[in-house]
Amino acid sequence: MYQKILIANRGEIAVRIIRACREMGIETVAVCSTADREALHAQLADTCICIGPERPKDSYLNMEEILSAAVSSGAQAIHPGFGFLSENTKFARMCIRCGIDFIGPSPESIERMGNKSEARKTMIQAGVPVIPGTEEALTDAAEGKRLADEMGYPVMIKACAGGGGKGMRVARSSREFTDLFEMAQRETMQAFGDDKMYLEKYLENARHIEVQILSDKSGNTIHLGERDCTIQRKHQKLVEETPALFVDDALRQKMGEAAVRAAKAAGYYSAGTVEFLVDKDRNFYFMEMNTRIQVEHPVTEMVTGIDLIKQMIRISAGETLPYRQTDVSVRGHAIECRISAEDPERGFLPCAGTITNLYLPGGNGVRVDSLLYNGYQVPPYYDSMLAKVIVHADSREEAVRKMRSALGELVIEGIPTNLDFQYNLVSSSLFREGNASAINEELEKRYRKVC
Ligand code: MV4
Repeated sequence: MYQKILIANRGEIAVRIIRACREMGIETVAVCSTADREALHAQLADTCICIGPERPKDSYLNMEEILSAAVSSGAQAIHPGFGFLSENTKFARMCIRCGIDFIGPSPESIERMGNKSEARKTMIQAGVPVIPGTEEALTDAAEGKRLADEMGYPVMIKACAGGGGKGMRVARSSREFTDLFEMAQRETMQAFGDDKMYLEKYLENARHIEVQILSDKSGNTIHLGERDCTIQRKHQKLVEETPALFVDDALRQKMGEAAVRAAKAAGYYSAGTVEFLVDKDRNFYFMEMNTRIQVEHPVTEMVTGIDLIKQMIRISAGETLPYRQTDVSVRGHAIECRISAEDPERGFLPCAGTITNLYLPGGNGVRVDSLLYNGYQVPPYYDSMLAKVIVHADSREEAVRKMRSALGELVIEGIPTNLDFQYNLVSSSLFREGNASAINEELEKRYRKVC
């Protein structure tokens, strides 16, 4: 096992990884930007190395600085967390060349799943159902329009280099296709320096349901059930839960097996997530694979009792999975609410400032993963997520009540947050009924009013 790990991230996920390492008896090296010298992750780690100025480009995305911090501190492995360098094949390859383990899948797996239309092809070959759409990537709007006309509207325009909704547009008619295609393509070029697109049939009111998988380097692959992440605003998830309300045991098994096939087709090891869309008739379709640990991983940990971060570390060090599929069971229901420094009154505008008063909830079945402490100054340069409140109970109904109680206890003063908004959301009858599509529609409407 590793003696020392460098965490190439910040915020609550860096704190989460540091805690896992400490419990495993592994020394931790944090990295921080000049804006994060007083950040919780910088203070909790055994050592911290400042790797550059505030802007992510200059610090948390600065591969050379991070690698020299790892080499000089004697870290044997780097955990990238999520975002930043977590799905960067160049960085994963640089780690290997420096003799440092990248705690995640192989660069080849990241690459194969990173191109979303290539990933589709791989899944078709593996017998995983995909959303009906184009086989080959396209760059020409006129050709796209021809294929879309053939497919029939509405059509979803997606970016090969995208994922998570970046460079995505719904075309509802032939008339509006070309403008939307070119808009999405320009956005993709701006964001990723790539203009390849693909098309999918648009599935109305589908649910976003993803399956957690774990795979070791010896080819043992298991799934840990699903997460329903349908409640989203502008492709930012707001609330996630497991199990999904309308996934029964038979569907769970089918989706789990498909996710395992997907992982095997990608030659995958480490923790990963296979995203599916599920339509109203409970047909499921592969959307994309995320080759990293995800924000919402705690809900899976709560119901399975499996620590995903520790498993990632053990897998990376070459250990075989200590669980077979039959060892995995799901107990009760877990829900996560993301608490962000965003002002719901101003179209969820991200905010910075000092935390003047803080009280975190606790008690049976309540978990808070956060970067907060009293007096902390939230910098304006990074993701606005401050905390994740996760609850676990025997039933969904009890979990909803527990979340309402926990959010009611939580106090964050000094900056605007979406806390009241989340409290009202989990208190609503739409949420109790599991009507995520109606919630998303409400969110859209409200946002349009503000802007
Ligand atoms: C879709 C879709 C319907 N049809 N693709 C992709 C990224 C993720 N953030 C949402 N994604 C979707 N992709 C096709 N072909 C529906 C979604 C989707 C969604 C879209 C807009 C607003 C909320 C959503 C919630 C779940 C799924």
